[in-house]
Amino acid sequence: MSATSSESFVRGQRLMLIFLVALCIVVACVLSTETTMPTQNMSNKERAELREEARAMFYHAYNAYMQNAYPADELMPLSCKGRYRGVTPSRGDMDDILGNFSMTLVDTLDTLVLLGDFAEFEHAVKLVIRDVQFDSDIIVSVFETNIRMVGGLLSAHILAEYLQKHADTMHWYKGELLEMSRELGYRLLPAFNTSTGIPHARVNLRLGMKDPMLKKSRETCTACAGTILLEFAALSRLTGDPIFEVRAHAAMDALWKLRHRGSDLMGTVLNVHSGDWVRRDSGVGAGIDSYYEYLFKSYVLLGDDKYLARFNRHYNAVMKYVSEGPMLLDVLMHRPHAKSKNFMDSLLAFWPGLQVLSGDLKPAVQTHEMLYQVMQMHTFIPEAFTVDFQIHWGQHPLRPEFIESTYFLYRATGDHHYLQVGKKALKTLQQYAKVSCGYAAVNDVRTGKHEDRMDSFVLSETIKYLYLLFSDPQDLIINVDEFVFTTEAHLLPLSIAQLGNATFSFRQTDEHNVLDFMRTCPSSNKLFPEKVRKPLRNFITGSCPRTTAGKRLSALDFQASNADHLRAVYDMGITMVSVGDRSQGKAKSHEEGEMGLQFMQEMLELTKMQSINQLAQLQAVAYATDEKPQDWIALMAGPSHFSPELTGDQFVQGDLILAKPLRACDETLENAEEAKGKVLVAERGDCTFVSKARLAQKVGAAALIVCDNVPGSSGETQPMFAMSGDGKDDVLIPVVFMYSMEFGKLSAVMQRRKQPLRVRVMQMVEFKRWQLAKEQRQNQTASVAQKPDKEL
Ligand code: DMJ
Repeated sequence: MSATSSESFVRGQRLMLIFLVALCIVVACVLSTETTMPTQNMSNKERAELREEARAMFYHAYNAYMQNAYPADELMPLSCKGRYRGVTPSRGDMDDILGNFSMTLVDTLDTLVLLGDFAEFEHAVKLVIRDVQFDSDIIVSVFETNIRMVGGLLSAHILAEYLQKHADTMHWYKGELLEMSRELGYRLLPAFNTSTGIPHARVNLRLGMKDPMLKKSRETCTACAGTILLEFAALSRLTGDPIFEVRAHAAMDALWKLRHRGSDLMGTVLNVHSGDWVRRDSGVGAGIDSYYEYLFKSYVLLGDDKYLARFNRHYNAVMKYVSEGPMLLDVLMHRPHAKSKNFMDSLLAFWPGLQVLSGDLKPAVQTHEMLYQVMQMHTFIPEAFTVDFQIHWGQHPLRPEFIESTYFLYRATGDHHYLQVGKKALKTLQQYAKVSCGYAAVNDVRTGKHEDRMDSFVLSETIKYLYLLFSDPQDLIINVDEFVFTTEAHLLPLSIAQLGNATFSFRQTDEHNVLDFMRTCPSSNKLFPEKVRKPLRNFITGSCPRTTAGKRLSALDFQASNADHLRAVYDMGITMVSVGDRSQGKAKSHEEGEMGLQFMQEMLELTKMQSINQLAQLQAVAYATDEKPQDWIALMAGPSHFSPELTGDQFVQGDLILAKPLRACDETLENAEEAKGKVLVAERGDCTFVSKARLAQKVGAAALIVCDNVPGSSGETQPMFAMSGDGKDDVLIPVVFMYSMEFGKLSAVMQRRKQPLRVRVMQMVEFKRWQLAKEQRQNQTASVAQKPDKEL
């Protein structure tokens, strides 16, 4: 066995091993514990029937497309005709998916092989070779064109050659699909000519980046730039032209450098030229999802350890900051303890599937269970849902992610629960999405109203994963364990790594912190899914109605002024004691009593956490007086949610200047020129904190202090808070808040002086540390000075 083939063999084994280990562990757990199995087992007969139903679903959609839409990119299932770019009324940016290149057919080719329909596959390949061309003056999304078109052509090419070898068919095929994918790859390459190497989001298929419409192109999403490598590496390995793989590696390297060095998290939108983050929200769903997926799968496909190390670093960060029980909530990459959204999006449903592949089963089971409850609550998983599982955005375009995760969980655990979940998903599609001409997206899950849209991923992913879920390995023509599924569920064989162009492996030691999360003891792998799911069974409001008719009130949400909250707290057995009322709280029921205890515990935890967090976040405005220029004094200040936080030894220094007018709510300041480079002071009131900050930034101030407008207020007597913004991240100067008493001291010193007062804005903890070190130094000098000469 050659070095490369043995490497690939090892990787193939590695992937299979993940499944086998998971399966063995599950079997061991079943044998060693007395777990009850509430899930009804599915008979082989029923499973086979569901597999055939999935097949019928495929043909219902495929035939509707072929007969009414082909060669269009997509089927419009309500009008029963094709959607053509530039002909069908535009849907704006969404149409960047379409390139008038028969996308649905290309995206669907490999599913035909999985279904064993070689005749239709051969026919479809001939159509693609005959009809599809790319020389169009059309701007397309680089990401979508890569995952759907390049990926679709490549996997179809690989399977065509596979059938030639193993099914003695398609002998006329001479690699035409590979040539097409190479041509398309070249047409995408101009997008990679950026100073960072991170590709532009869009490119003109004919004109490259020379299209005047692309002149201002700057922003792209992390997933858009980070979901290229699998297809481009395959393209290079198969054609022998290294350019694609080189460009894709460079983009991945550039992205990696942009991670936040403190949190190891990534944002979702960035500038391809400067590498600056435009949106610093960090989660695992929209805008970032498949970047994480491609880090892990690049390791599996190409065997380059650096991708596993990078994945692990991000994974640990996600599990530390984003994951909250079964939920995954966006935080700010630079301030990871701050949640940035109060909703989750449906794209994150792929995450449990990725967790299964990486071997972290327990959280995968938990998140999947939460999503299943969301699905049962709203029929489909809505595009976005709030943290209390209400609908934030009710659309559902028949996405595959949840079914994809269901499939991987079933493969890893063999638990029939996942077959039942898949059955439910399948029947729901049949009941609520099937129309006479294919399957229609749901415009709003509350009304069930349809939309004239059937995305290509319905055939290439949603139905494919359903079919796979209900198939046994022996039902399939290929051994799927020898393939990696791309993010669009296209199949790339692990053997691809044998084909030259070995990846460039420049190891960075800091990337090699290995599978920490897999080493936890007891290993999270050793948990039978039902045990993990059980405590979550009533996780979501309404799935199991309670007397309190809702989710337990958490200490974090509690407001003493809210009558409903007070009632809920009373029902839990907690009495809010006021003078003259000493009656003891008694829980309504045992269950609510337990909830009460939990609530109180959370309150305690919260108080603890708040003091730790507050101390770390507390900012300081430091200054020295004329009388004692060496003795710096620090006054406490609060941070903001919308400006960079000063941590460690970071500080901003400048002369203090009062804004004119003091409220700083106008278009500009009367003393704008003077304020440049200074630490500006503006008074609270009349407009938002963030608009004052934007004005300060506009006039070139180095930092902004917002002083309170309530006389007598002080950080000594009331809790410090962080000023909130409007969700945008455009304020780049530090902004802090000072209560009136603290600011009064500063203002008094300022007025006493003839010269401007120089202040330093910094982290309070750092100021204290600096002060302590200074004192220690002084003490040391003093004790050295006192020592007798002979001891020196
Ligand atoms: C697919 O095109 C791919 O799975 C992509 O990575 C994200 N979303 C869609 C389906 O939802």
